Amino acid sequence: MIIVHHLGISQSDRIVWLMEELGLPYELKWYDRGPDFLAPAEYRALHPAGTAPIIEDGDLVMAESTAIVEYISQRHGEGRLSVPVASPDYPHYLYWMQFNNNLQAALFIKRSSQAAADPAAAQQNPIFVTMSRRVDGLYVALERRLGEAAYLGGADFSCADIMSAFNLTSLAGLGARVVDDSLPNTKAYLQRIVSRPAYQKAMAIAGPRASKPL
Ligand SMILES: N[C@@H](CCC(=O)N[C@@H](CS)C(=O)NCC(=O)O)C(=O)O
Repeated sequence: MIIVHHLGISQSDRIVWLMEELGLPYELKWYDRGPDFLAPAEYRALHPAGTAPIIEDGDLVMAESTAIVEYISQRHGEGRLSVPVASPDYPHYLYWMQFNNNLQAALFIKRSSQAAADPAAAQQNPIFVTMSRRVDGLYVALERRLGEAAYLGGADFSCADIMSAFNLTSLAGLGARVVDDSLPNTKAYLQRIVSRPAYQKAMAIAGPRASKPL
């Protein structure tokens, strides 16, 4: 049975909602936020991302609510509450499935810039604390994944790789963590990615060092 690890006052309530909508059985494990309003250590130990929601389904431990919702709908709900690929609404569905993260990012940026006005206080600011924890945890998740599979989606290259490569290449040039020897699996993966002929062609056409065609 799916275990829903729910953090109080958090967007993991959407997974409880989904399970109720689909009428699927689940076990609810409840965690209270700490005095800093962040997830407690017990919750963060569940998955390197450390963010709510997290579910368990047998051996699988999964974070990121957009992925969790689609997984539960497709794997356990016979596609109910998803929009099929053939539907004219499919592109809208895809866009609106991602929309929530954009709104959350906008709030985090707003709160961070408010906190940055007082650098000493910022160190105690829950948004600052969680953001640095998250970034570290996300690289742990990436490194772990690339130790168990050649590509993010599995043994074969997929759209999941297309989605993440920019964050590991171009964003590093803009201040994100550089993929170096501290991330050996990710470094080897990136070599596989950048040696793909289609990647090299695409970067020549549209990469950071390309320019607008005349
Ligand atoms: N994009 C993630 C965002 C998850 C997220 O930010 N969750 C918040 C709860 S609303 C959280 O984990 N906060 C506690 C913390 O950062 O320690 C998702 O949709 O799963």
